[in-house]
Amino acid sequence: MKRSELISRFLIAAGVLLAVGVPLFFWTRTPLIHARMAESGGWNPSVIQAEVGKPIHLKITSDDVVHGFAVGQMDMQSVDILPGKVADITLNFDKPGIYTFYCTRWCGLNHWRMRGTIEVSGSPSDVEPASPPLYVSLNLDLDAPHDAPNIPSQSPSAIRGENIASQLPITNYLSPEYYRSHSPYQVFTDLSAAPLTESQRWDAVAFIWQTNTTPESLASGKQLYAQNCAACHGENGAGDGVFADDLAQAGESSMQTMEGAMDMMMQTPVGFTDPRRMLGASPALLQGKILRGGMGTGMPMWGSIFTEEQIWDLIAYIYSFQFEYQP
Ligand code: HEC
Ligand SMILES: [Cu+2]
Repeated sequence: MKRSELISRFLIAAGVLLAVGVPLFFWTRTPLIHARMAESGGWNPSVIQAEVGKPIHLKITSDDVVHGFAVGQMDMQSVDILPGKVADITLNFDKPGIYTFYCTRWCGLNHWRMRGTIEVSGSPSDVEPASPPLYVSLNLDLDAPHDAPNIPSQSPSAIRGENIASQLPITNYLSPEYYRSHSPYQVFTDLSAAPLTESQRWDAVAFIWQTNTTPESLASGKQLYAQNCAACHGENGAGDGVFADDLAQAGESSMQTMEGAMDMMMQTPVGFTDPRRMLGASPALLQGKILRGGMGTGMPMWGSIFTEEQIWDLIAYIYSFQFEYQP
């Protein structure tokens, strides 16, 4: 072999080493993030630093079962984190702030506690402060009982309600501001001046609720509900048939924890199908409960996970357990 050929081979080899080695070097400098069920410590590390405009590369692995990774209030697909595998995720932030990342797989009883934060620094640091949520400006007490004293004898129907509404000066009632700040029961009471039977009034309420949502919003709410709420509140809002899909996904290993979760839910029945409870709650009240969570129960807080729009979608969907929107 000629000397020049040797040199060129050497140069090629060095080039390959540089091309592979340099990124590898930088790549491995981001610490590997470990995911474990909340009981065993959750995310580690659970606080990550990032800067506006600088893509951050995360490598994440699971030490136990299948988890998922997503960042709240960000338009991203959740990424599965498999035991013994390393997932590569690149994130880019255009606004500073504290973001919440969370597990998206039903990995166990405390799945929703698997959360961490990404602290993103940089300009613009003067991001306009978010206006307070509606329940704050309306001064609502989230923990006060809110049962409706009167409930309809059959499911209120928006189809019937539309005919009724067309004969009424109902436009005042159709604005989003009115809808968000009133419970269905309050609207039912407000309509008592109209020459209508009680069930006609409830139908008009269903129509008012329907005009404040769209098929897209309901579809988005339905999807978010299935992923995040159904395991506790039940696929149909009543607590029945929960966990079935998640069990299949989560696999044998977490079966036991899932059954534990089931018991817990039996002790704290949560029914969106209960008309007393739901017809007595305004969208603003439900928004407050969803944002804040807690209530001394297992209800997680969702404020840092969903966008405001997603929360309104969820609320619109939750009411659909009360109203008939389709023939
Ligand atoms: C870990 C189980 C769990 C999950 C997951 C969960 N919730 Fe809850 N939720 C509860 C419990 C428990 C309550 C309290 C029920 C009660 O007060 O009887 C509750 C209460 C609520 C209430 C208040 C109802 C009322 O009239 O007072 C709303 C609204 C609600 N949840 C919405 C949601 C939404 C939306 C999601 C999904 C994004 C969700 N929840 C996920 C357990 C859960
Ligand atoms: Cu998990």
